[in-house]
Amino acid sequence: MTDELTTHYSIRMRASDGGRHISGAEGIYNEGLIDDNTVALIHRALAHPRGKPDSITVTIERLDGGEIRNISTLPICTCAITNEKAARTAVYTLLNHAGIGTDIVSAALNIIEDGAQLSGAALVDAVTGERLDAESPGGVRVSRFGIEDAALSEFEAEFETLTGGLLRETRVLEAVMLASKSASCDGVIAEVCISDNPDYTTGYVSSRRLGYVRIPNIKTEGDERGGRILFIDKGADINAIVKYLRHTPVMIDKFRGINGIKELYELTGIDNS
Ligand code: PML
Ligand code: MG
Repeated sequence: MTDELTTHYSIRMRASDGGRHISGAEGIYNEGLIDDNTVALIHRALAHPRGKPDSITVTIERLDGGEIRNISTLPICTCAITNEKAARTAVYTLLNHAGIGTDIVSAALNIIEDGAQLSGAALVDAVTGERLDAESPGGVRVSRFGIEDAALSEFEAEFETLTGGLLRETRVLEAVMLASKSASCDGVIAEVCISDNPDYTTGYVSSRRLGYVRIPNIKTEGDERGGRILFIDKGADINAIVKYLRHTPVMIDKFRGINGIKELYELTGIDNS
């Protein structure tokens, strides 16, 4: 017999309209929390600023406890940015600092800005700029992750103190969780994300060493283009990476804190790894 308190379920939602990606979200929960969280995900899909979905798929899957890997969040901070030009400079500087060349960063941003329909992350070779997930044009969905209650409470308390309730907590939390899972994958060097929500203009650059660096003004309000790029180490085992990102269940059991606003020059001196 399974125990309701210790059996975990992955709940995943994806919504689209005429094949166009609208929304995706997920978590890992105990059995007793399945109903509420499933309803919450459906409401989210129905109220999304990218439009009304004509299809919502919710998958609820029991996880084998033995296969769940525990990780920490990346430490979080916000880069001091006042306009789009400074945001661009920050993206290039931080990714250069993570070892990604300027041409490769440009190629990666072009994937997003050419309007690719990315419901998942595009995997890009960090040396050649080549797209490595050719078999999935919509990208690889980083999936099957959740957070333990204690780590969640710490995040919520710190987030509330720092933002005075001005930021939507769920969005940041989910992005941090996803970026923390990506960064925990062998062969993933760094990530850049621009939201595909037209009304949300903060993105991030993340890596084990930099942590999760929020970049305000990464795009113009009203722009629907967005997506995630993962930069992959040359010669890494791409099948193992895709398998880990998509299928290995990861539970966050430790919160590594929010470090407030940092100047770009301070961030390039940081090593969180
Ligand atoms: C998304 O829209 O889901 C991506 C949001 C990324 C940035 C979140 C933040 O830290 O503000
Ligand atoms: Mg979105």
